[in-house]
Amino acid sequence: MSVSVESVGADVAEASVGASVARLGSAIGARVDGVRLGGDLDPGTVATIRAALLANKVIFFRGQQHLDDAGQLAFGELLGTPTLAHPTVRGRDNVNVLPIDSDYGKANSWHTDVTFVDRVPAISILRAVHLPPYGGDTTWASTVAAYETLPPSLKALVDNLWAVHTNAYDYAANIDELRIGGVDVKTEEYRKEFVSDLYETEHPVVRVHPETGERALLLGHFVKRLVGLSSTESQAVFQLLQQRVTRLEHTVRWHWQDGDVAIWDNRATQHYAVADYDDQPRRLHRITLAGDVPVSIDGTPSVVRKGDATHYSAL
Ligand SMILES: O=C(O)CCC(=O)C(=O)O
Ligand SMILES: [Fe+2]
Repeated sequence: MSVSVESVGADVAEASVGASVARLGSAIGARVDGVRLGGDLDPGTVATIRAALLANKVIFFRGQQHLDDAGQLAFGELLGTPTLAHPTVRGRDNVNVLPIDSDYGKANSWHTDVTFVDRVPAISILRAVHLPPYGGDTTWASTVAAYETLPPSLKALVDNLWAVHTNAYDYAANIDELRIGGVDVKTEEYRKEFVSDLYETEHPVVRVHPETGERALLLGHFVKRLVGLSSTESQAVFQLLQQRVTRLEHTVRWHWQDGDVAIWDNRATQHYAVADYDDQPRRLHRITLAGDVPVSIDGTPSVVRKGDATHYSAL
């Protein structure tokens, strides 16, 4: 498909009827105003939203209190094909909607969603349901900016590098989900469910975005090791590249308000949920839209090593 990314390049671009796109930074982030999200949006507005997403990697909408799960899903269907809630974690209320609930753990670790399968989701749509009175922001980083700002020597290093991603990654080392006094029972049950089926996929560290053609680093906390490197070397190179992803200039941080919706391009970003709200409840509902199998610069697709995710997401 071809969508003009340049058309939303201005600081504030008037788009189709009523919609306006205000950039929040040079690398990533924009707020879209004047849109009431739902399954009844006109094609022009949907095209504006898609172009704003591709150009800015994550976009935010305020004032969407009218949305419920059904409306969020109906809107999502205008942008793509919803996946199941998760490959292993069963949807609790609805098969397509994943509750992101602080009771079950906190995603305070940099990641791209569901990279342990071959068909990495293209887009995630997250809606605030219940917010704590303070804290609980989410931060996104552009993995395109990360690649683009690498010096030529490091581009040469990553252009042919591959990584093994798995859902059985080292939780304790990655996520600060321990409750005071030990692991919360619900969190532990959720973790067991998360790894109930084992997935492992080899992805190129540099993937070519199927819609924009941009090159992006594909890493995050599901990475187990880099192919052909020892675990010590894998750690060192992984840290070096993750630091480039999470440079503050490559990020945008969103302070949630009731009625907010965030949509991110999961092929061009990582994200991190800041766990600074103590034991207060926090809940958001997520829908993900099906994505392609990533391809490397030379066109080689990702390879499944373990697990079969065909039930989770259409191709
Ligand atoms: O809690 C958040 O803000 C984001 C959680 C997360 O990683 C996700 O929704 O994919
Ligand atoms: Fe996530």
